[in-house]
Amino acid sequence: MTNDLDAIVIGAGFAGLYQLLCLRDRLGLSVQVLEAGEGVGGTWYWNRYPGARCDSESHGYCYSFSEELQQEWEWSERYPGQPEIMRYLNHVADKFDLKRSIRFDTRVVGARYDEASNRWHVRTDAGEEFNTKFLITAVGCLSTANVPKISGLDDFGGDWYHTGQWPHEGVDFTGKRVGIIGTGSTGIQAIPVIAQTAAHLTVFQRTANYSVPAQNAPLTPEAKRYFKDNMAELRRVMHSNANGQPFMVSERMALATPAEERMALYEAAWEKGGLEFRATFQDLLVDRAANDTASDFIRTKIQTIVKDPETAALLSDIDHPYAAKRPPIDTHYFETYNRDNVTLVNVKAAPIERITPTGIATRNGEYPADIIVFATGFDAMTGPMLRMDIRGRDGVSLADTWQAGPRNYLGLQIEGFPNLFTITGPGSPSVLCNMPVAIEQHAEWISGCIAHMREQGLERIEAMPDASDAWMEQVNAAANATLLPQATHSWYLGANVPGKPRIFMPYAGGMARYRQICAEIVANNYEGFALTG
Ligand code: N01
Repeated sequence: MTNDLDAIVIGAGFAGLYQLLCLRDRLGLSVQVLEAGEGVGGTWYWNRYPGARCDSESHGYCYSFSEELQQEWEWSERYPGQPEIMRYLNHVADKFDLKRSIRFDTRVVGARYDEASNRWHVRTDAGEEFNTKFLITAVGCLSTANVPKISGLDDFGGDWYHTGQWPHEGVDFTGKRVGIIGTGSTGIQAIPVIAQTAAHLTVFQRTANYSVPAQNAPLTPEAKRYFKDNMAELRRVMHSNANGQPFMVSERMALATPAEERMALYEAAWEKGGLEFRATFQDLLVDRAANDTASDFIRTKIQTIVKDPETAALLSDIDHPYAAKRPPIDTHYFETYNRDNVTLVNVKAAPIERITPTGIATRNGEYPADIIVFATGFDAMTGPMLRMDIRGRDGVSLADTWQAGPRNYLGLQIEGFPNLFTITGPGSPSVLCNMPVAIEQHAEWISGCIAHMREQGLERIEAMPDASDAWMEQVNAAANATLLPQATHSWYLGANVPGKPRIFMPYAGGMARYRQICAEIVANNYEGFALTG
């Protein structure tokens, strides 16, 4: 293997694998993928917590670039579980012979751009150095675990785990008193599963959350056949809508729909389950009054399911519009609070003060625990980029460049960092879209751009300042046209990490619109980018 390459891709998840295939097999470039884990999978390699499952449906949560792959792979359930996604990604990597270009167990710690040679010098944790013309980060949006700094953790006498760094051998909760902090999508998936074996599970809830039943089930032979036979149409739908999912958002307006009919539609969407609930009406994410109709429906459901009135009140006391934070879906989440071995603790009223050697202490007292699970999320989107020491022209660091928050052009390129591309970074639809759809568009755009440069004899591409400013205005305007910024403590805004700048990070204008903008920019000869020979 040579350390002198055309392209280095950081990360071997969905994004890194496909980017490798595009650049190595379609363009014939010399490419090396550097991956911190010991296998492919990215997010799914690390997130092995109990109940880990994708919230997008399996027939949409996969690559669409190969008809053969789509026809031969068979998902077993409506939503793929973490082990099945790992099997899928390993199958893809083996089928396309990708692993020979991936260096596992290799964490990139820094990258420096050298203007004179127009090369990136990439350093690994083992002290090895690679150099490359193009550097592509495929580091994921949710790969930097956020373990809150709570005093006393070092002296905790039991074991503790973050869900995003889960041990490969699993954790046995049998007979243990478990404390779990966090009720985001991850906590909501893990809580019902942990409760099944733990002696007692104490859930520490700071912000109550909406959740809709996933209604997961094994796929019937008819469903499997249907998805295979209709793959082209499903792909067309996923590529033509805002969220990259294999369903369209209804054109009905919540407030224009008579109350009785509206309730019937919500009831049907609840029974059907999944993220499609938020597609019941067109105006749910843009009109607070419309959103209230969905929020009230879910609150009433929670109060009906949860038998203890005090617990039901705590779970349904939700302070943000439905889906303004990433909406979780679940399997028996609210029902779990009816178990005798589960207790809900309100840490908004009485915050966690410290971890003791034997448990978790809030202002109201101590809760004993043998195991603590942190389902406390991630330093999202910028965290995975900033934990590497990336330096562009004149040695300027990305950390300094993004001190006031991420700034880039199309979420693809950063001024001052030539030939560096970021897959599904801030400023792109990424986490607001079904990820494989967002990833495929980015990987194809980047390889199209590199192919263009090679054809034209161009050596360097860099985002221009005016284009970056204009794009950031578009990102802000798109967010402000929705209710999303109203969830003021969401990770979309960076608000979950103390000291992080509060900027709405993903592009909320929709995947279809974004795809069109990217295509128009190419058609206009890469408008907004400086391309030089
Ligand atoms: O993380 P989160 P997550 N004391 O940040 C709480 C994706 N995902 O891992 O809201 C007490 O959403 C925090 O409370 P608050 C999905 O995109 C995808 O659950 O800040 N509590 C919150 O309850 C998702 O959005 C799938 O008040 C503290 C929780 O921890 C993203 O991952 C499946 C605390 C963190 O929630 C992240 O979800 C699962 C503290 N000091 C997840 N610090 C798929 O389907 C934090 N919290 C693909």
